[in-house]
Amino acid sequence: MKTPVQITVTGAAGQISYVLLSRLVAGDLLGDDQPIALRLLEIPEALGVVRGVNMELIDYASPLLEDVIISSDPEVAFKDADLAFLVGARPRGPGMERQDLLQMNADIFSVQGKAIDAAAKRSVKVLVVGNPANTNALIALRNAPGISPRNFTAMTRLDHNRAVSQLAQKCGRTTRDIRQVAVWGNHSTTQHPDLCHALVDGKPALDWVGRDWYENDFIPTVQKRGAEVIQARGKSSAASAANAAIGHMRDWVLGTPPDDWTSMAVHSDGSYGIEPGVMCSFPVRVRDGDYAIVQGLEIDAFTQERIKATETELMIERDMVRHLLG
Ligand code: NAX
Repeated sequence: MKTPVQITVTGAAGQISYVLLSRLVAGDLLGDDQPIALRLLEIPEALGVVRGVNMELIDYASPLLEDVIISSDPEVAFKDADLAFLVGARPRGPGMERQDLLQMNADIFSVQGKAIDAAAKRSVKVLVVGNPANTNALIALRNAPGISPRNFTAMTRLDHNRAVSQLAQKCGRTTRDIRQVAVWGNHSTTQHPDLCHALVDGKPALDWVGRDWYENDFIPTVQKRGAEVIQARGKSSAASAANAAIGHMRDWVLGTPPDDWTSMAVHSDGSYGIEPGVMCSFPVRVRDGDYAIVQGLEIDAFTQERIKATETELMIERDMVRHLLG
């Protein structure tokens, strides 16, 4: 029997975690022969709900679930973590400015970064989902100096998946026929979903869809998809977000397909002229549990301008929380 993989999930009483946890006990992350142990973090007021969620996890009777620990203490929740999904965050309340949201979440993620540093395995892989995800990830990693910045990522996989699906639908194909879509920048409306290198059935995507649809329909649709879901559902994306988190982490652990890449927000090394140190979404390939930013892509003037805009937003967010960056 394999040793259980220790998985921490924060915000365990929330709507994304509800789906994420059910996918984890079903073996959707690492396969149906890999046992897991869960450590669930919540604020004290929500621990009762987490106990209810745990009853449901027990009622799955999953042969993979070895253990569940529930806590509101980050050091308990991150103890010996191999993988950590940082989903919990404070939502934007009425009348709250973006600056307030950044600040409130900055405090949460600096505490959690310190707890990861103190308690998690040095090899832990941390995926930040809670918004503003890129900047929260930056704060967490800067508060965990004992762990490589390469072990921290933020989620733009939902944006990537949205882009793949929009393209497939437009071309009357399935997502199986799509390769090499890229999302650049921040998980926000400034993100840049890029089709310049994408392939549909092995042929350039822009030859299928044309520049006008790409620039004036596709890009704003992907950028605003989250708001569209909220308007229709009355709640933000949950199942698709959990699915994206599983896809992100699975690719990070098991690798991207040989003929494709994915999008992840990672610690910028200056590739493509992007400010070093911000958590920026890039196209990445993963081998042996380690990602590499895809190099050598030709970037046209339109793409350059869009990447610049989202990079600028990341730098503004970073400057707003500079005092917490360790
Ligand atoms: P919910 O409000 O349903 O759940 C969030 C949970 O986090 C709550 O139960 C809350 O008590 C908990 N929480 C708050 N502070 C905490 C702390 N200090 N420690 C532990 N838990 C804490 O939100 P949900 O819909 O699940 O979304 C979670 C986060 O994902 C939000 O920030 C949301 O904006 C973000 N999203 C990010 C996406 C991405 O692509 N990166 C897409 C989906 C989603 O919008």
